[in-house]
Amino acid sequence: MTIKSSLLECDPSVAKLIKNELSRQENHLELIASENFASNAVMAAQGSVLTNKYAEGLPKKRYYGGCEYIDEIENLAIERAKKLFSANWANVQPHSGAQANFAVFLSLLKPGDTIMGMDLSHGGHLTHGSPVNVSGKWFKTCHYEVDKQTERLNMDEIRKKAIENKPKLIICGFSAYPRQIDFQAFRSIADEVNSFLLADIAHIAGLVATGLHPNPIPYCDVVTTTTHKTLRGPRGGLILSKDEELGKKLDKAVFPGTQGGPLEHVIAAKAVAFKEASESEFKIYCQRVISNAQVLAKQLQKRGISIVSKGTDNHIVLLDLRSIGMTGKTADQLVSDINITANKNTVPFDPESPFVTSGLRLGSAALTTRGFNEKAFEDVGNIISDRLLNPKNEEIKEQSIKKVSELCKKFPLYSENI
Ligand code: DSN
Repeated sequence: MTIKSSLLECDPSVAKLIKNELSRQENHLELIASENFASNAVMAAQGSVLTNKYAEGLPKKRYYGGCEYIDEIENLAIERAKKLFSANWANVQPHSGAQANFAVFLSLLKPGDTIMGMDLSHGGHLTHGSPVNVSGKWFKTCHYEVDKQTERLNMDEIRKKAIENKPKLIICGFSAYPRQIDFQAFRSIADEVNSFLLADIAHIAGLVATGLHPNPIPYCDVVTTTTHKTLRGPRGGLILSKDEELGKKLDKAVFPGTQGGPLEHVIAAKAVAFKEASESEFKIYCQRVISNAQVLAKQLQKRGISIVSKGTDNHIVLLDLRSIGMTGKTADQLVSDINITANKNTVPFDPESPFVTSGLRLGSAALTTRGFNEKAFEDVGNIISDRLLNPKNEEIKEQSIKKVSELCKKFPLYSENI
C-alpha cells in the first residue's frame, strides 16, 4: 500500500462499513433532532488534504509555518460566521458544542462559581450543569424547569430562581425544547442579578441564521453552537459574541485553554456550510423544516399522541407517550424495527428514569434536507402512529416497513457514488 492507494484498496473493512452506513442513511427515516445531512461540498472540504496541517494559534498568529492558505480558510470561516449571525467576533475552532461551552466556562468562571441552566430532564443539556459533566462537578449548579401546565419557559419563575441563587452565569438554549426562546427576557434577568448570559443555540442555529428564530447575539455576552444540526454543516462547534474584548479572552480559552491544534479540514467545511446557510435556498429550507415539524406534530396529535407544549415553533417534536401508556424505550425500539431512527427522551416531570423515559424526540431537519414535503411528513406521522398504537400487529409492522422504503426511494439522499 502507498499513500496513493484508494480506501477500498487500503482498508476494505472500513470501506465496506462506510458503504453500509451510507446505505443505512439512504434507507432509513432519520428523525434524530440533532442530526442532518451535510452537502457533498461540505463533505469534500472535510475529507480534504487540510487534515494534514497543524495550525495552533489563530490566523497570522500561528505556532507553525506553512499556514498561508489555512489562514485564509480560517479567516473566511470567521468572517462568514460573523456575517451570518450579525456578531462582531467569532471563534471557529471548537471541536464540538461541548468544547465550545467548556471554553466559555474557562473564560468567564472560576471553580465553585454558580451556574444556572435548564434541568436536563426538562430539555437542557449535559454541559449546562449536569452532575455527570465537568459543568456540574466544578461549579455549583441550580436549574430551572418548564411550567407544569404549559410545558413552556416561565420567565417569572426563572427570575425568582436567579434572584434566589445569584448565578455568575445563566445559560439558555436547549436540546429538547420545541418553543421560541425570549433572549431579551433572559437578558433582563441576567442584568438584575449581575450575571453573564450564555445562549447555546446548537439546535436552532440554522433557524437563527435565517431569521426564523430571534437572534440571541444582541442580548447575550456569548453564544455557542454546533454546526451540524439545523445549520447543516460538518460536526463541530462555534463561539460568537458581540463583544470583541470578551472575544480575546474566549480565543485564549479555546487555545491554549482547552484545545490543541484546530481541525482545519473541519473549519473549511464550516466555511462552506456558512456560505450555504447565507443563500436564499437555505432560508426556504429552514421554513420547510419548521412547517414540516408542525405538520408532523399535528398528525401525531390527531392520532391521539400528546406532544410536549402541544406543538412546536422549531424542528423538534417531543412525544409524551404517557398519553398512550408507553415508555420512550419501547417506542424507540418499535420505530427502529420499521427503519425509523429517533431517540427516547425525557419529558418534563418525567416519572421514568433517563434510561427508560416517557418521551420520543423527533426532528424534521434531516428529512427536510432529503426533500420531504408536508404530505410526506403527514405520512411519516401516520406510519409512526400506526406502529406505536399497534405494537403487536405484525401486518401493520410489515406494511410500515414497506411504506418507509417507498418514502426513501421517492426522496433519495446522496447518489451511491459519493
Ligand atoms: N446530544 C445532542 C442532542 O442530541 O441534542 C446534543 O449534544
